[in-house]
Amino acid sequence: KQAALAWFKDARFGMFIHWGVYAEAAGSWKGTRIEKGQGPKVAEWLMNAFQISRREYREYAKGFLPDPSFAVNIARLAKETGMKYVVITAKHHDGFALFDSNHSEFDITDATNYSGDLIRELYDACRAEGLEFGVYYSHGNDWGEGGDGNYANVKARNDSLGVPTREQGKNLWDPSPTDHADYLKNKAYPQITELIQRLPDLRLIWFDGEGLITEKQAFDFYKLVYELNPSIIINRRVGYDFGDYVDAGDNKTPGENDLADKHFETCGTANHSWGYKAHDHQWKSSNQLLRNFVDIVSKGGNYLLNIGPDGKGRVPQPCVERFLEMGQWVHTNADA
Ligand code: FUL
Repeated sequence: KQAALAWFKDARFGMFIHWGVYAEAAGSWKGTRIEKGQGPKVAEWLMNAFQISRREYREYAKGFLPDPSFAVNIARLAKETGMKYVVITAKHHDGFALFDSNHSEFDITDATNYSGDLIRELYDACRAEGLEFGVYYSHGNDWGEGGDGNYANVKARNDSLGVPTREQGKNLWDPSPTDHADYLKNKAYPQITELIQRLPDLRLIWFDGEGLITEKQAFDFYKLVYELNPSIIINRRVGYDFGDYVDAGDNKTPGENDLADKHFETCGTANHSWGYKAHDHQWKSSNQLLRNFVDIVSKGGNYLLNIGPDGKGRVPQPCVERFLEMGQWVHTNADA
C-alpha cells in the first residue's frame, strides 16, 4: 500500500463534499431548525434529528433535483483553491446513493427525477481537472436499509461480551426490519463493489459510521477493496484500525501517539455543518482556514476541507470567496 499512498502524501489538500437529499432541506424541517431536533446539529443528520420515517424521507427525496452544472463548477472550485483531490458522499447515513446503484432503489436514478449519476459526473469533471477522486461511504450506518431492527439483538450479544454498543447513529425511530448482516451482504458490500468497478481511477474510499459492525465485517470491507483494486486507499474509520491512514475526529488533528507510523488527514468544516445549512453564517475566515492548513501540513498531514452544496449543487457564496482567497495563497506558496 505504500505506493498507493504516494499521491495522497503529496496531495496535502483535498475537498470534502457532503451532499444529498438533506441539502434540499437546508438544515430545517417543516419550519423548525435542526438545533431543536435530537442528536448532532449538523444538517446531514436531518432524518435522525426529526425522526423522519423512512417512507416520508423517500417522499421528500423526490424533490431533490440538482443542476447538472454542479460537477464542472465544483471541480473547478477545488482546482482554484489549490486542492489536489476530492472526496464526495456517495452514500451518507440516510442511506441515499448519489450514484445509479443496482443494489438499492433509494438512489439518484430510482428515487428522484434527476436523470444522471452524480458520482460519475463529478468523477469525470475531477479527472478532467487533473484531480484525484475519492468517495465517502457510510458503511455501518444506514437509516433507510441498515437493518437497525436488529439493534436489540446486537446489543444483547455485545452486552454478553462486555463490548459497548453505540446507539447514536442507529435508526431506532423507524428501523428497517432486515438484519444488519443482510444489509451488509445485500447493499453495502455490493455498492462498494459497483463503485470500484465503475470508477477505474477511484483512489480513496472514506468509510464512516462503524456502528454495529464486527471486526470481521470491517476486515471484509478492507479485503474487498484490496482485492478489487489494491491501489485504492482507505481511512481508519473502516473500523478496528484496518485503514491505510489515520483520520482523526471531525475537525481534529491527531496527536503523535495516535498515528502508529501512519499518515494522517484532518477533515474540517468551513462553517459548523458538513451538509448545507442555510442559517449557519459562521464561516471561518480564510486566514483561520489557512492557519489550519499550515498547521496540519507542517505536522505531516493532509487537510480535507468541506463544502456543503445546496439542493441544486451550488456552493454558498461566502464559502466560495474564502476558498478562492485560500487558493491565491496556496498557488503562490505551496504549489510544487
Ligand atoms: C461523522 C458523520 O456522522 C458526519 O455526518 C460527517 O460525515 C463527518 C465527516 O463524519 O462521523
